Amino acid sequence: MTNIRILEVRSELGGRLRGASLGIDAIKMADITKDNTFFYSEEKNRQKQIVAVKDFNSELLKPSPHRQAKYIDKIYNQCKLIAEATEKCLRDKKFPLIISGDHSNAIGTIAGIKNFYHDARIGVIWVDAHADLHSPYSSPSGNMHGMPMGASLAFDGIKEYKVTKRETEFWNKLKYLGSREIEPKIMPEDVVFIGLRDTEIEEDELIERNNIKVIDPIDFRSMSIKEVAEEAKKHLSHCDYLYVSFDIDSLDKSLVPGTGTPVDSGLSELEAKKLLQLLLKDERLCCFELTEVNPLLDVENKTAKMALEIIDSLF
Ligand SMILES: [Mn+2]
Repeated sequence: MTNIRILEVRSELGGRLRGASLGIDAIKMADITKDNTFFYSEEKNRQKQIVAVKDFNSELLKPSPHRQAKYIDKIYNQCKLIAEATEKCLRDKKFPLIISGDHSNAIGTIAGIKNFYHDARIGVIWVDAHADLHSPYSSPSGNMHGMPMGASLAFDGIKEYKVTKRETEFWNKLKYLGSREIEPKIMPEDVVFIGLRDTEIEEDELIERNNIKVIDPIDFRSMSIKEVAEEAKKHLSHCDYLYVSFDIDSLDKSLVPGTGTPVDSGLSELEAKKLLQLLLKDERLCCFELTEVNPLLDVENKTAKMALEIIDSLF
């Protein structure tokens, strides 16, 4: 795949720990240190294809007044910009390869895809240790990187916490960002979770109640990678387009210390590469996102190097 445009999305407003905005630059440094062929390869003509999306990380200097959805007003503005950049990329007939700070940015990505293919069915393959199905009503922490799937599916979840009027207002705006009507961007049957292994009870209930497809590490070990990819694609056979959202924490904790919420029993490097290669072969694939690399938590840039290895094997 050469006709790609790399969208750099540095926002880390949704994370718990600081540093994910530096992920993209750490990956670039890993590339420079290695052979400098991924981002600036002449032959691949990529130097003209990198677009940085404006971010609002300076807002982090002030605490957010929104306890149940931290920085939700800024994240809404951020997601609008990401949606515009993603949509423009598709309009320009370029494949969007998004490298983002924290996973809340994916609300914007999905909104952008939906803006462009508004009448189509968008399938989402969420490769992640986490389900990210929280909402301001259910989140114990209020960190929005745990909410992008909740927002995209327009799930409010279990109403456990008291949410302010402003938080509700912005949450509703995010839920319907990219939709023409008051309707979810994606439907539960259009989602496959791969690598899921650290979920909360509220999320498990949503998965069960909505019958969402999950391929967890236990399934993973009893199937071949090829079967995992095939099962995911088969489950989404009714979808017109596919978006793969790859959280680096889907990999095993030992391989990726530089991420906000590492979890053990994750994918190996080889499993991740093979799986993504097979998923990316699907001609319906319209966008790929890599997220949650945090060099401030890393050991000698190990996680960024891993992320580079993976995207380099794909594009
Ligand atoms: Mn995630």
